[in-house]
Amino acid sequence: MLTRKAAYRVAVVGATGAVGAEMIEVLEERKFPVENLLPLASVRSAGGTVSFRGQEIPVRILSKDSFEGIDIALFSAGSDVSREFAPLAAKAGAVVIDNSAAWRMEPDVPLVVPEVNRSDVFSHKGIIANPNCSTIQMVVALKPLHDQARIKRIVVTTFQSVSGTGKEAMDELMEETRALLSFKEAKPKVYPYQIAFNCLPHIDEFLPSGYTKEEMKLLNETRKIMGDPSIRVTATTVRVPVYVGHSEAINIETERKLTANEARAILSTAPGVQLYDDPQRKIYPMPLDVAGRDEVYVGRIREDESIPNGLNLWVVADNLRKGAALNAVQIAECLIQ
Ligand code: NAP
Ligand code: 3JN
Repeated sequence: MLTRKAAYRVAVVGATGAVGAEMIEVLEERKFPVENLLPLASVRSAGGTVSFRGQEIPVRILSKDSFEGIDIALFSAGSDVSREFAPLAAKAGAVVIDNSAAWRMEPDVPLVVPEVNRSDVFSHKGIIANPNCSTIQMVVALKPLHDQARIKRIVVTTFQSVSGTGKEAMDELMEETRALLSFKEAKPKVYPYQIAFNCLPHIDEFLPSGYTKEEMKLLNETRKIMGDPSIRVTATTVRVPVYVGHSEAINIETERKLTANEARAILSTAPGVQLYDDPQRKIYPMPLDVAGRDEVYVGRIREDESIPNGLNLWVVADNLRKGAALNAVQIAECLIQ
């Protein structure tokens, strides 16, 4: 358990990565009470620094002893690192907020999106999991509708930006675009195929069922966060050549009928949601506009005319902020409030 203090010693594991760098920025922006920041990464980052509150802070190499005296440890260095080091951090007395898939489905580990299941934070036993970015933006938009009309089934297709894969993938999109515009060949390394000017219906590994692990995260995590194992979810996840911002085309079937206007009214006051829906004026959310913003943007709300109680929605959020760093810092804020 976290003792209340004026300021906290915070470690960021994966501080040099796409998500870790965003975490440090969000901590500073939201004036999180940080007494000391400890940026941790691999030997590849030895000698490097990160900027925090106008200071250059040396990056330390992650080791078993990194967590002595740490109050809160934000992890975003992948599942293997989290599996090995999160229990050590918790044992040393830190509360871990983990961004990887390593602990999300463990029954003893709360999986939290503060707008949806804030109170779950307080049942932690040292580790709290941050959901997958695609799940976070979907549940922020759908929980208010579920509370009013009970969602029975969700059909979702995602359009996920390359920043979801990390720094190297962002560089790959830039290098491929540059090469192709100079009539040279694209040489994919991070992705199995060229991502520039293309779409890959493949995120994370394929399972024997034909689904990917990313698609199954949307199913399992949604049920756990919404606290309703009866919700049926089916997903197709697609990587698109966008730098920042994941988009989702979502179809829901509800027990009680919701008109498009009712859904708009509910979402116009929902926490963390920005309704952006006026197609006659060409108003709908797009990743270019939503990158850098905190809210989950919802537009294109329409009644699904193929079933009695169905709705279609288009949901866009900044995957590095609400999808990862911001959600993690909001969990930390719940802990200290
Ligand atoms: P990234 O840009 O590739 O950064 C990876 C970070 O992890 C770097 O700081 C790297 O340090 C560090 N790292 C890697 N191996 C390490 C090790 N053995 N010991 C210590 N540090 C190590 O990746 P990213 O996009 O930030 O994502 C990082 C992780 O966050 C992902 O693997 C995933 O688990 C999680 N994530 C979650 C979501 C979500 O949906 N909530 C979204 C994206 C990512 P060096 O720079 O020294 O190599
Ligand atoms: O691809 C995306 O848009 C989100 C990526 C998330 C991710 C990337 C690598 C490893 C995860 C995750 O959070 O589920 C993981 C992982 O921890 O398994």
